[in-house]
Amino acid sequence: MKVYFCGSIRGGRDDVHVYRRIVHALQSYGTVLTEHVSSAELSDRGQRSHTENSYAHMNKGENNAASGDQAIHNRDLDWLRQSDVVVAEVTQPSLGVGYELGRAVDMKKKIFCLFRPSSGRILSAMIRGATDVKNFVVRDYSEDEVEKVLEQFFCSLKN
Ligand code: 6K6
Repeated sequence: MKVYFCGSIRGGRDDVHVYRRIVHALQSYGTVLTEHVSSAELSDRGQRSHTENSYAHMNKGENNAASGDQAIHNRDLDWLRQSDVVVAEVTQPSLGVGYELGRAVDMKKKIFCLFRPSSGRILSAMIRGATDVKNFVVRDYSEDEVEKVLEQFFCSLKN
């Protein structure tokens, strides 16, 4: 099982500790293609805080930010196409996550969105309202329920 995990990067990194917990739990169900999204070293500038950048291969031979971003976009869409399931943490609003979800709907992927009402935010109607799309599930949860809600979702895939 290949899992594509979506979480905010340039939209803000406030929830990175939750992404870590989700990715850790997801790894018991399959390969997480986008583990880097949960890395505490990846800042909201979309860059590693270390001098050493483990994404350097994406930018090889390219000398401006736009071509680096194009490499990220193309690589991520490639992973999205390969994935069996898309899991998104949607509490922190992110243009990139919204875009990935739209593309995933178009690819007819199974999609599971996780939202924490305790944040005080109201989830976009374009995500909350997409639940009538086949295979698009939005689940409200609290941080301590991560493992339980993922178990319920992956069990439901077997039925
Ligand atoms: C690579 C090279 C330099 O900096 C990076 C890191 N940036 C990203 N790497 C991989 N995926 C990314 C990067 N930036 C955004 N994404 C994808 O969009 C992820 O899969 C996230 O789910 C989503 C986040 O979008 P924003 O708009 O919050 O950044």
